[in-house]
Amino acid sequence: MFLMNDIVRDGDPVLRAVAKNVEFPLSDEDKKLAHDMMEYLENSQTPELSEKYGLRPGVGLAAPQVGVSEMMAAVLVPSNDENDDTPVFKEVIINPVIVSHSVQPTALSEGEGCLSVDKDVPGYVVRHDRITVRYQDMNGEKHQIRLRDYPAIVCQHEIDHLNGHLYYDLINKKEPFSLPDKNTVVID
Ligand code: SB7
Ligand code: NI
Repeated sequence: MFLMNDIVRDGDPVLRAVAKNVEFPLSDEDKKLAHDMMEYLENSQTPELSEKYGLRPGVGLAAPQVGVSEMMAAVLVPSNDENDDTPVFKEVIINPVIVSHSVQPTALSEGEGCLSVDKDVPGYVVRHDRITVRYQDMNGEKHQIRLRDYPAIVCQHEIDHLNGHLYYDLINKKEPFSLPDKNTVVID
């Protein structure tokens, strides 16, 4: 089980490296990694467990954040429907690539945070509003899916980790809350 102590913090070069492609079939180590990353997200989103273990809640976790420079990330976007707790998106994405994206930009009104960044860096993180992602699941099956809005933002944050990027790289240093494109969708 991963705890906050296992999360690599900003300054560690593994967060700035381009991760290695994952080969199939997955090794037992890679299977455990995938399982443990998703388990972290589940535990972190369960109030009793996040409190018990001192976990910062997260909707995504990329392998470099636990010190493994491989193209693998867990994503768990919880349901926003109180009558149905099926997650909006739950998947371990392996070797993900954004194959196309909208011109339309988006940003979260509250900005973003990161389990690997202890300081709070305010500002809009401008991303693509819609993306098409190609990835493999834990069985090596290939998928191509379209995501929009919040799930698309989370996947871009995770795929950025795999390529050595952190969310604050995308914040305008001089004017953190400026939106150069007036068509940007700002999500609450
Ligand atoms: C806000 C938070 C996240 C993604 C997009 C917007 C995930 C935060 C947790 N992580 O650090 C995952 O890399
Ligand atoms: Ni992050």
